[in-house]
Amino acid sequence: MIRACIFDLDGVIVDTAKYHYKAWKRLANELGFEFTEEDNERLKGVSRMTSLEILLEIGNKKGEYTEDEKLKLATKKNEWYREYITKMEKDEILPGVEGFLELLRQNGVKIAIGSASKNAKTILERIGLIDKFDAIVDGTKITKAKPDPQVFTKAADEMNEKYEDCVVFEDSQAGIDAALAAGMKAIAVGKPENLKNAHKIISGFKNKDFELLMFD
Ligand code: B16
Ligand code: MG
Repeated sequence: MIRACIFDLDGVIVDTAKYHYKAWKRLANELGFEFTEEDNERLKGVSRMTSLEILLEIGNKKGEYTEDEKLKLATKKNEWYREYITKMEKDEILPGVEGFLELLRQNGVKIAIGSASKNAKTILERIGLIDKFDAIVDGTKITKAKPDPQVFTKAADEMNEKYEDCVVFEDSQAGIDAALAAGMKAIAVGKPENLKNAHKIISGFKNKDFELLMFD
């Protein structure tokens, strides 16, 4: 029986991918190359430093920077990204999310955040959801990035729930793979062509009822 739900943040609770995209694009342009929205798909669910490696690969600039320089580039991107997220408002919560969280609460299902982002708490504070979760596991608490299951197993451990009793909601393939590796149920949020192997797939939380947590 499902006793807890673990939510990814970027792309599931809020659409911060557009802000990540603007900040990475600005960095790419400054380094002298283009970066498209399609390229940005490859960065979803991936850690900040791995995202930078992928970006440099796209610009054919892999191997041109020292570790120290790469850290400076990632920091610069993060400062631009934070300019956007520190202005976020409650109305940026994706449709249906708040109602669904409330439904889970009413039915005694625990809820957690399992995000790769080191900015997760800033975002949750801005959108007024910081006090709604039984556990928040973000990029500051983990040592292994998705598709490693650590972010989700830690969230389940903090809630004292068994992995097989948890469902993960994810918009990235790395995140779905991480949920499956943890022995949890995975519900993909997004388009079927981008997301494989999940137990279920939804386009969003609008009008979703408790039935969603029933698996054969
Ligand atoms: P930050 P999630 C992930 O968040 C994003 O999907 C990914 O694009 C980003 O690079 C990563 O967080 C790290 O974010 O630079 O803020 O630490 O989808 O796991 O909630
Ligand atoms: Mg995500």
